Amino acid sequence: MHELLSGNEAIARGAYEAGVTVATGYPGTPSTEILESLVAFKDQVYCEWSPNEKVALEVAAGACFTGARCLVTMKHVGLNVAADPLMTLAYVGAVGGIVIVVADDPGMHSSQNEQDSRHFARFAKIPILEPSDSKEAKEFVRLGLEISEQFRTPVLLRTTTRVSHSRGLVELADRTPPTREIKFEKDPPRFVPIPLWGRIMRQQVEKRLADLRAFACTSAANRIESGDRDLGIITASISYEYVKEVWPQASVLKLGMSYPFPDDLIRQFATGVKRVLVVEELDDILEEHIKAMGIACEGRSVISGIGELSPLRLTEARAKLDGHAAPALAAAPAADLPARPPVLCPGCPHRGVFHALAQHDVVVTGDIGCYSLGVFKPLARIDTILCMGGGVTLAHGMDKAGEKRKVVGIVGDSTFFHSGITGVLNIVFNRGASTIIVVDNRTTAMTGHQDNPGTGRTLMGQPTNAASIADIARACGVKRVRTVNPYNLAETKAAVAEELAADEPSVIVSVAPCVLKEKVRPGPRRAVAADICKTCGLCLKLGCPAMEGGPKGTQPVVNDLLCAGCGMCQQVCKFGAVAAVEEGL
Ligand SMILES: Cc1ncc(C[n+]2csc(CCOP(=O)(O)OP(=O)(O)O)c2C)c(N)n1
Repeated sequence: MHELLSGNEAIARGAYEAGVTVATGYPGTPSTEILESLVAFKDQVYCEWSPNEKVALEVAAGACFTGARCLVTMKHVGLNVAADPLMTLAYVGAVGGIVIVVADDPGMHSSQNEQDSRHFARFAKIPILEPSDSKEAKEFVRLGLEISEQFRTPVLLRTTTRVSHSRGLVELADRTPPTREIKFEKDPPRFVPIPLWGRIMRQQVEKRLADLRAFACTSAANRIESGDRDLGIITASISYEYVKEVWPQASVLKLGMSYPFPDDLIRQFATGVKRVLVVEELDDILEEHIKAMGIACEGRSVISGIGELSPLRLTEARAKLDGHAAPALAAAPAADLPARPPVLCPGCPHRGVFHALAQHDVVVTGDIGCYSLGVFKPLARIDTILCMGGGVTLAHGMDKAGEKRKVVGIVGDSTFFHSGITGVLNIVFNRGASTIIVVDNRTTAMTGHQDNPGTGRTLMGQPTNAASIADIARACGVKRVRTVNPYNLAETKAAVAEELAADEPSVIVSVAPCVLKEKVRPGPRRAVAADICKTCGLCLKLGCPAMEGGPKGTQPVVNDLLCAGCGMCQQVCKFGAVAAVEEGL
């Protein structure tokens, strides 16, 4: 049977079919749907959202040590968080197969940076598989698990946004049930990398790499597609699909297993063609290596490493390579199209916190989540973003450096559990005075409403303990901890003002569920009475997409279809011009 699956769904299917019994991860676009699809098989596959990627990888490592086949999922920046266990797991190695899916985001569709996870394969000295489509995405999970068990190594499976989110035909197969008995076999020299044994493991890693290099040269994942000998293209991942479209006649070396570099195969391919072109998205990892092998090739000279590749960009590269002027392929977008930056949804509870902060001259160190959108005008209350958890720690750093203004850190609930807690602990430990606001919308909203340790429900749908952010803050030693309802602007403003004035650390937990998750309006829709409105523009400063209006002096109007009924506009109006609309009218 065939099914049209996205790359992420295909990976989930591959894990199910290949007998994975433990799957862990932390959400992050474009990887999130893998576990969300795999959980459909929860009777056979244990699935969990872990609090962060490091935890996810360590949980899977423990499971794999007992002989279980495991899958771990994360986005590219998540692998930075999981890098510590990864580097040493590469020494200790696998028992049951372990495949770590890392989803890169060239073009930064929904990420704070554009990093190339292939470096991690080389860095950790472990193999990496790069599917080009959904069919391979499924097959490479099984292949990765087999390689993992045969060579006792963790295996990276790297997708990119296009591979993760494009759909393709995939042939389904039955599940191969796991055959290993689940039992941890005690063997300290095998599992304990103290220097004595770690040095031996270090030697084994090099031997394994040589064995894997030989395997990569013969694996069906790496293949030569013979064509015109004038041009030979070495490529991997989604770039392969673009290459087939733009250079249908060329000879191609397609690398499904791109590290360890299959040197002999590369040499064999290069000697059979007149000119070698390397087509790779982001960094010139293959090109550098091929050049270091003494093989002349082109790549970066005609294709920039910034942003996502596309058939269009490669058509331009082709013209450059052939010495022609680049064809005018894309019509330039109309210059007068209005910019449409993303905005907080109508009714988003985060808006109340930004409104309260707008009353103060403070520095706000933001974090990653829906509340990042508070950076845009008219809210404009986020001054920095670095990485998950950075909202808390940057605040403390500014404070300790002597920043004159009060520094406020903002994190979401999922981010607090991911990597905010240690930052709060640090503020107390090191006698800081920052105010941290946790905008707790009872979900991991930005990535699509995943559960987290505070929501009281697991990925598999079981009820569980809902961790209390306020209790954790108190346990970290914060004396000033309070909870506010962000829809109540007076309450929120008073709490923010009091905590900013305090000379000691404080945590404000702003609690109200995400309106898109609950699908319940917090209150009745609102309307502006034109005869009362003074067109002062205060309501527009909330930046609510449902409040439509031009510059100061023009009459604002509530868009009925968008209004979520949070009532903040009514609270900010000084003239009583905004009122609830009776339903049914
Ligand atoms: C290390 C890392 N892992 C995952 C992500 C993807 N990601 C972006 S925001 C976010 C969580 C947002 O949830 P929360 O903090 O609760 O804020 P909300 O979006 O609900 O306002 C995640 C997981 C990331 N950017 N960095």
